[in-house]
Amino acid sequence: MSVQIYQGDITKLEIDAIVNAANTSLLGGGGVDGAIHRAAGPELLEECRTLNGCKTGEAKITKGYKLPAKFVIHTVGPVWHGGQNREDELLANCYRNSLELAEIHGIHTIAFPAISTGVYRFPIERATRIALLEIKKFLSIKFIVEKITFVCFNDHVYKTYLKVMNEVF
Ligand code: AR6
Repeated sequence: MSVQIYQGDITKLEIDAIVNAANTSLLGGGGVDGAIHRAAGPELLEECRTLNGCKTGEAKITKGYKLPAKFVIHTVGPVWHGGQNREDELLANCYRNSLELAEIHGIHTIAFPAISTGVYRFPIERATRIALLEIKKFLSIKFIVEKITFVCFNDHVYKTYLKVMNEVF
C-alpha cells in the first residue's frame, strides 16, 4: 500500500475512484464538486438524484461517466463551526467510510481532495492531520486498496500535506 501527495486537478486522474467533497443533497455545487460534475457530464447528476442524498460523514458511490476515473465516491464533510460540533470526528468518518466503500467495490487506487477545507472552511492543517491519521489506521486493516493519492489543488494545501505527512508517517 502506498500513500502519495499530488498537486493538480482530481478530475484528470486515470484511477479507479476519485472522492468528491459533496453536500448532503448530492446534487452538485461549487469547488471540487462542481468540477467533478462538469467533467463527468449530466449522467452523473442523474445517478445522484436516485441516491436520496448523503449524511455528513457518510459516503455513496456512483459511476464516473465521462471522467477518466471509473467511480466517484461522494462524501459530505462537516461545515467548520469552530470545532465544538463534532467536526473532527465527522471529517474522520468521511475518510473511513469512503475507504470502506472502496474496499467493498474492489477499488485498488483512490484519490481524495482536501475535504471540507474550501467552502466549508475547515482549517487546513487540522484537516490534513485528521485525513492522514485516518489513512494510517486503515493501512493495517484493509487489503484491497493499494494506492491512496491526496490531491492538493494549490501550493498551500500541497505544502501542508508534505509537512503533516512527515509528522504522521
Ligand atoms: N481538484 C482537486 N481539488 C480541488 C479541485 C479540483 N478540481 N477544486 C477544488 N479543490 P471545496 P468543501 C479543492 O470547497 O470545503 C461545494 O459547493 C479546494 O482547493 O470543493 O468540502 C459542495 O457542493 C479545497 O482544498 O469543498 C459543498 O456544498 C478542497 O478541494 C461544499 O462545496 C475542498 O474545497 C463542500 O465544501
